[in-house]
Amino acid sequence: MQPTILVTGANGQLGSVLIPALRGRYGSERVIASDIRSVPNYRGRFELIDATDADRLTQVVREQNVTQIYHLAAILSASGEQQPIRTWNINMSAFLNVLEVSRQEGIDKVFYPSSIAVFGEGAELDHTPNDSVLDPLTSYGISKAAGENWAQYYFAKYGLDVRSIRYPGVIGHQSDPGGGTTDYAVEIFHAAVQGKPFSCFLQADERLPMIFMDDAIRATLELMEAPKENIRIRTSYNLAGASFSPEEVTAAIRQYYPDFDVSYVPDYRQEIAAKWPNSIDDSAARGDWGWQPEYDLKKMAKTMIEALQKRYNRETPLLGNNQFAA
Ligand code: AKB
Repeated sequence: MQPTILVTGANGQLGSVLIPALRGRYGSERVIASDIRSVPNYRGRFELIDATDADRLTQVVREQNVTQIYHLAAILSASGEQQPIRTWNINMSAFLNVLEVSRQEGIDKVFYPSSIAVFGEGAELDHTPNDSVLDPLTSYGISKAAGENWAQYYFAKYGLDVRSIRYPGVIGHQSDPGGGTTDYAVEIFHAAVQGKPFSCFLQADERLPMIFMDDAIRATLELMEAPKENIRIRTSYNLAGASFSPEEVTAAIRQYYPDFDVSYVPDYRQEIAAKWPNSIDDSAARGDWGWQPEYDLKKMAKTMIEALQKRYNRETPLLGNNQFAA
């Protein structure tokens, strides 16, 4: 039987692209987008939901006969540091509501996006293993690490089929990121294609794990469709695409725009990035559910630039503008 899917935080960077992918796969009528803010003239099923409101969540799950929840709503790393306690409260209460409503209402599967932000100073910086120590130093990272443990708890205690990926920075042309430490890696492409200089808020050599949007979406669908017995990790899976630094992505962009002007003015986000891995070991995801990335930096840069060239020429509006969702 086809699932009926509810996506929270649907207007965010990932949700804006995941929703059409889910609709393409399962049928438009089976996928309900939800967000804390409505979108004028939204095409498709949409419900206004603040995921910190358990009663509203329960109401929609019951009324719409929801069978799966993708819970994308969260405050990200950089925004989160402006209001750390609020970030913890919102991120945790929303996810605990999703878990508890899912348990009570008999939801079949839950998707929970975690992040490389769960790692801190104690983890290996290169090829960080899946089972590294988690000692995050942002409110967002602390909430994601706690959420991973709650995911495992609900699986172990109640058999709730919660599945999770630790996303690296997601690079896409379809939607805007908002509030993340890895956002520079999308913004830099927009600047290059518009012929503008770019001021980078990270150091030139600050290498971070990244993934192209198409790979991130495919990974999400593959994880959610994998046989249950293959999902051996019930906290969260490391996921790797291509790791690069600002100077490396600049060099890739200068293959197309040799005069692209980039300067470096590191701010508080540099301190966040410095504690995160340079690269990620995703062998568990590869072994358990067959994960294989398709985009390296070169292919990512080519695809981004070609898509943004079309976008700016045609003035196609960007999808999504929600700072409070993955
Ligand atoms: C962020 O930078 O906060 C996010 C993430 C890596 O989770 N993109």
